[in-house]
Formats: sequence, structure tokens, C-alpha cells
Amino acid sequence: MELSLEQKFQDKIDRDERIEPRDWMPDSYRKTLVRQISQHAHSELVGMLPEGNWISRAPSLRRKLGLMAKVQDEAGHGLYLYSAAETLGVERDTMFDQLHTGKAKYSSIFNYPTLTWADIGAIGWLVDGAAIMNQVPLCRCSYGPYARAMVRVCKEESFHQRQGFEIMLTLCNGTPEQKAMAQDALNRWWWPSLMMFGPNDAESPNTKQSMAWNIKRFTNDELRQRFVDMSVPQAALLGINIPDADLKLDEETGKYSFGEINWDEFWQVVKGHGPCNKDRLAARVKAHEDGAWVREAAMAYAEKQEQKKLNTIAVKTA
Ligand code: FAQ
Repeated sequence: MELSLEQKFQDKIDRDERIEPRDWMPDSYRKTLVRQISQHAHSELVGMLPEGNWISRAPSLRRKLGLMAKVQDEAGHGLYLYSAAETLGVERDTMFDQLHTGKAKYSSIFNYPTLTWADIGAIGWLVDGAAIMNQVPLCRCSYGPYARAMVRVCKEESFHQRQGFEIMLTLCNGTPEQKAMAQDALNRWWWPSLMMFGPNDAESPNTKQSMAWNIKRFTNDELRQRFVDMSVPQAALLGINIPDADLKLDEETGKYSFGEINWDEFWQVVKGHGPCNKDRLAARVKAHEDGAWVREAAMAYAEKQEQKKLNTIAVKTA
């Protein structure tokens, strides 16, 4: 009996093989990937803003260089991801348009302000730490271009996570004021970091299908639990306290139970009403508009090169 295209596709997924851009795929699979990859790309771009805010105020040349390299990496991650999304047939300008008009989502975490230098430590430690927890399994995502982009992204993210942890460690070994700054940053970034993993599994409309397609390898709650279990000993090493009175080790499982996430706050931020949503979008739109001349110059240069190549071929074949 001839198998349907859909059945052949699912069999390939079940054999844990990769789907490539020219392979047949169901429309809903393509749509889910465009949604997730473009949101991910937008997060990388908007994610440059909270940290970019501190480049000119980094406390030393070494810190400034590290932070500049990190922020530049995020731009690169955005580019790999937009390119991966383009292989699914969506135009980059369409994705930008969706971001700039507020139609597209990006990670809730980037709508919180960076008030002190310690926030840069907390972002590297917690936000990049959460990003790695979520993205390492995406290296095995069924869609080839996304999985391959994630391999490189994860390598760079681990440098980001270490630079953040090192900032926290330095502050925690510093003066009492510096340690208090680190504690304050942990207090403000802990819960938003847990929200990065998305709604609880029971409230997550996309997880079941994305797992069946091997796009997601773990559920939101599974990854969030791993992140908590990894972070608690790190906070202990820093000598600062996780702001959760309900945090408790279950001796039998070795896992931590933790308090209830404020889901009202999460959805408010996702819907555009977080502390910095409007500023972030305005900064993105301005950067895009101010960069128009760079894109035009790059296009003019590329056209010139192309013309030169054609002229050379014409001379050779004349
Ligand atoms: N913020 O059904 P689910 C980084 C939306 S890391 C905003 O569970 P799904 C690195 C979700 O889109 C951050 N919206 O959805 C960096 C869906 O809405 P839709 C980015 C959220 O897709 C570090 C609805 O809620 N990482 O940038 C959030 O199965 C430092 C229902 O949710 C990625 O994007 C949220 N936190 O699971 C950069 C990783 N959570 O589209 C700079 C790839 C959920 O139906 C500095 N993405 N929503 O209208 C994923 O793994 C998944 O998309 C999840 C959500 C896990 C984020």
C-alpha cells in the first residue's frame, strides 16, 4: 500500500531523521517552525537592548570588551535564525515587519529593565543559563537548518553564561554593597527567568504537537525544573538567596519544588504591557530605520560586484 506524504513525513520524524528545506512537510509543521524560529530570532535582536544599555558604562575595559562581544554574538544569532526561517519560505522583511508592528512575539524576559551593573551579571548567569537549557535540546530539532544553527548558538551561549556568572562571583566576593547589588539583581531576575520557559504544560497549546514532531524534545515544565535544579547550587556558591520561600529540596528525587509563578504578570508582559515593551519596540524600529542607509549601501555594493562579474564573463566569452 502506498504511504501518504504525511505518513512518510511522520515516519521520517519517528526514525529521528532531519527534515530539510526541499523535503515535503505539512503546512502546519512549516507554520509552527516559522512561528518558533522567528520569535526566537526576534528575541535575539531585542535581547541586545537591555545589555547594550550598559556597554558605555561597563566598569572596566575587560568588562566592556566582554559585553560588546556578547551583544554582537546575539546579533549573529538573530541572523542565523532569520536565515533558518527564510529556508521555510518566509521573507526577512515580512518577519521584521511583524516585529516592528508589534504583531510578533519575542521572549518576555527582554521587557525588564537593567538597573545596575549586577543586572548584566544576572542576565548572563540566569537568562543565558535558561536559554542554554532550552536550546541544547533544539540542536536535535527535526528541522535541519534550525538544529544546525542551534549548535553554534549554544557554543556561544556557554561563553555568555560564564561571563555572567563571573560578574556575579566578583560582585559577591566584593564589598557588602556589591554583594547587595548582586542579591538585588537575583531578586528581580529570578522569576522572569523561570517565565522564559513558557506557560505550564497544561496551559501550553503548542507543546504536544511540537514534541510529536521532534521540534521540542522536552516540555516547558521539564526544562524549567532542570533550570531550577541547576541554579540553586550556583546561588549557594555565590552566597546569595533565591527569592522563593517555597523552594525546597525533595531528598528522594533530588529535585527542588518551588513557588507559584505569577502567570498574570507573564501574560501581561507577553501581551505588550511589561515595564519596557514600548521602549524596546521603539528602539528596535529606530535602529532599523537608522540602518536603512547601511542596507542600501550593501545592496548597491553587491549589485556592483555582480555587474563586474557579468562583465568579466562577457569579456571572456566574447
Ligand atoms: N515570552 O504553547 P507554548 C535568547 C508564547 S533566549 C513570550 O508553550 P511553544 C538568548 C508562545 O510563543 C529567548 N512569549 O509555545 C539571549 C506561544 O505563543 P503563540 C528566546 C512566550 O512555542 C540571551 C504561547 O506563549 N528563546 O534570546 C514565552 O511551544 C541573553 C503559548 O506557549 C527561544 O525563543 C515567553 N517566555 O514554547 C539573547 C527558544 N513563552 O506563538 C540575548 C525557542 C511562551 O502560540 C541575551 N523557543 N510564549 O502565539 C521555544 O523553545 C518555545 O517557543 C518556547 C515556547 C519554549 C519559548
